[in-house]
Amino acid sequence: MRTEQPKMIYLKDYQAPDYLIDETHLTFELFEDHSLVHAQLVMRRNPERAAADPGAGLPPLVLDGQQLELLSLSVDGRELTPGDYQLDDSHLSLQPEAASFVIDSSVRIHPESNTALEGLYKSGSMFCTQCEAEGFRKITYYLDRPDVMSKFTTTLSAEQHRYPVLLSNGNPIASGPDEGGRHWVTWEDPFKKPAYLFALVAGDLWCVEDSFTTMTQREVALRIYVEPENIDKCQHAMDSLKKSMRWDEEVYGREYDLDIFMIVAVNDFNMGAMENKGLNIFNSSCVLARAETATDAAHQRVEAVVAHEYFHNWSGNRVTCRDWFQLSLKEGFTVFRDAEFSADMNSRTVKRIEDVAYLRTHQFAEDAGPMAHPVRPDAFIEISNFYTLTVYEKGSEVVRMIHTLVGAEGFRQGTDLYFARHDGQAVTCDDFIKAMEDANGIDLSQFKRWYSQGGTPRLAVGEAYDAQAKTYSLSFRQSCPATPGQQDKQPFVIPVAMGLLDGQGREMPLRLADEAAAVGTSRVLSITEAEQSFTFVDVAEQPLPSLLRGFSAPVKLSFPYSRDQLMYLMQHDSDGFNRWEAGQQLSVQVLQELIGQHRRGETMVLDQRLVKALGSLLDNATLDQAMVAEMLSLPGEAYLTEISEVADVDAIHAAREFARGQLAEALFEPLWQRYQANREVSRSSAYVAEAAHFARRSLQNIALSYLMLSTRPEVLAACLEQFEVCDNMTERLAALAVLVNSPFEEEKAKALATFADFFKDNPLVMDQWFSVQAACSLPGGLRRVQQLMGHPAFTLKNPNKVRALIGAFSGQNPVNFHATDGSGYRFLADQIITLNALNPQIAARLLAPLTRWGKYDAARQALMKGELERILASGELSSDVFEVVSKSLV
Ligand code: B3K
Ligand code: ZN
Repeated sequence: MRTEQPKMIYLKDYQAPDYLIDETHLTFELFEDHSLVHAQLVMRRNPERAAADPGAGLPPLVLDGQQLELLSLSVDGRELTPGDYQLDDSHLSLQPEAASFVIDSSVRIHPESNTALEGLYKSGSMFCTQCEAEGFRKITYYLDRPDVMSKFTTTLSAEQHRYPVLLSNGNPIASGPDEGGRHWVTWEDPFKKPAYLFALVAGDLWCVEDSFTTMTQREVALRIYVEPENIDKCQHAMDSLKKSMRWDEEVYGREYDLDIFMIVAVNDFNMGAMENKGLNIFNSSCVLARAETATDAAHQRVEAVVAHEYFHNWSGNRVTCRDWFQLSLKEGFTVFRDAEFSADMNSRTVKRIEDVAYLRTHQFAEDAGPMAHPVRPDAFIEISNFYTLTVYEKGSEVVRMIHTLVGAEGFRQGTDLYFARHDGQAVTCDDFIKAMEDANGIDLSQFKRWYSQGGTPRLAVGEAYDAQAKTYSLSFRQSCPATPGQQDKQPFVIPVAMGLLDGQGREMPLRLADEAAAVGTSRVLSITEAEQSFTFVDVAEQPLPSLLRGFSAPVKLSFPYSRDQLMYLMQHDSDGFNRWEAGQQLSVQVLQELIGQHRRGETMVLDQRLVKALGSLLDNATLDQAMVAEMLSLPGEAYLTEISEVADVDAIHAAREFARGQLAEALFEPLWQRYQANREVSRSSAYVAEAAHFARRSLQNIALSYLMLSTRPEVLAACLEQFEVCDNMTERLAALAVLVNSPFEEEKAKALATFADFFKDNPLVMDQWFSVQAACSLPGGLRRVQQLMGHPAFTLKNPNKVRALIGAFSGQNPVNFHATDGSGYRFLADQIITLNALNPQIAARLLAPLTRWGKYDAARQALMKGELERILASGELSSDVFEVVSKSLV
């Protein structure tokens, strides 16, 4: 908890550390009611700082430390007494007498009562750690900043019977028995690392073991540690790990560097996973997957997160961040790497569609709200609040744009140079850009505005065709709305991948006015000015432009397409992403028309062109089924909210449901045929976690969700049959979700009960069970959620449960959450106030829906702000919650 006014920390104040820590020797004695941490730090004056101020004496040494009970402290073997040092809530300061010295400290900590899940804590019966960003200071006194890199040895001592497995970073070098039924193990990590990559685990764990032969023929032992009951759910993660290791060698030339790589699954974890050197700790939801208990989406998430954390070994660990403002240096880059990996392993276009839909719904909303910040923020109160969609997802888009601008080969040369130049260093986003510039002989100084300016740029495009001169011009006008602390924005570099279609749906050759010959049929225009046009010559007929192919820049592009033109693009665009995008834009236009009708109290009438467009997709058996499923998914309510000036929650819901109902009726036959055909394949073959099978099931399940809107008995029977007779969670959960949202009360209640009874001992499956109910848009949502909070499987202490129930209700159930009486807001605020004391990081994350008050009508705005005020006044707030609430109320 905060005891003083939280302080803003600024990038401009960065200074290199006064002292360095060459070696860190840790000993942990783990007990049930406390733990002891002994740290020996081999330290010296930072020569860089000494050289900068040669006349000055030795500055004081200020170590970070929070919630530590200091038991003893010595310097170079001399025991210090309280007069020799100063202690406050978060620091220990002393005056060194020599430029090199060794500090020994012992502290007592309480992992057994650590509910914040940061530092050393217990998840169930096991001990584990989460140190990024600033958790190590809750373990021992230290220079807890990423530019202090040290070699670690770690000795763990614990009761043998309860904790037979004792793990830390690097390689095990010694072990033995201790008195009183205890034992110890010493680990040594040969690589220098910042404290945020430190980890330890102690528990009664089983492991699945495999090995990997690296490109230089070294054998690496691979181990996934889980609680015994989960040992049968590790194979998919292991396969994903081996694929990731191979891919990083092939695509980036990066080889793994230790003899052992370990993953440990824990149930209580604030985020998805953590890339600690050689010892990744994972939320069990991102490791455990098998057909019966994990959906296709969960399988794909496991594959992506395993890859993401593994890739950090180079992009994050070998080359790390100088300070936390540079977080996107490792996160944006690593998200880009994992997205490309997933694209290579599965369907590239589908992966891109999913990522862009997510970015536009959630990151664009963040960028338009009170917490908006640049990819490289320049100030923060609590760094935990900056593990955001902007730093991760938009950061990845920024790296993708560099890839687009320099091409795959140039990009690889840039990363080779970056890794060679900075191996073992803590660096900045500028260093990454510099490597790209030097490897490619280009100037990215204007491009760097993507790191320093927040907000989502708008790009308005106009066209002009001159039939006589056979020229076609595209004019671009870019602008970017103000964001907190940033009024005026300079123009960005916006790469626009594009093509032109002729009347036969063919790609036209692209020759710009100053070029001697056409350069292909798809190319990238680089927009660098506020207003800019490009003129193509030899354009035989009026073309239809296909713009921002593959979503080549994270902007809001507008072009005045007619609905007929969008249908044309849906059919003919050679870019799969843009075919989907055309369908989305068509749906948005149609839905916005319905929203308007609903708001005016008119009868809603669906534009039949949407029916025709989606119907022709269903009729075409040659199309990728995953693409058809994506195209059938109408833009979500959250996205429709994001693109509204003022969102009318009820009209959006009513319009979208009306459109779904009309589509279900008009397309009943083709949907039913597709459903039955796909279901038949699912029924008669065993589950396979591969792209073609994901595709088949996704079309099957979206078809089912439409069909059930008909409430026909044969569909209900099919749904129940799918629910009962299937070998996998993808089909079972989809059927359950459809039932939960249906009017069949009896069947619904029975299915929910059967499911809960069968899976009551599997917490991850129960999370799904909570989520489908929390997201159900039928009336009475809050009451259902409140009842579920009392279910024996629910606890506020487990972040997955909080996300599954409270997060799903406030984020995926707009009509219920935004009830006009404010009951949804009040409920959320109550939970945040409780969680503020238990787990500040989770509390702060849950605030997101309330921070978006600017999108709603005056009455809702007042209610939402009222709840934010109530949280602010509720007592002592964590810095996490304080920062989000106070910024949201400005
Ligand atoms: N680097 C971790 C994030 C930890 C955040 C802690 N507040 C996970 C990841 O991005 O790989
Ligand atoms: Zn990461």
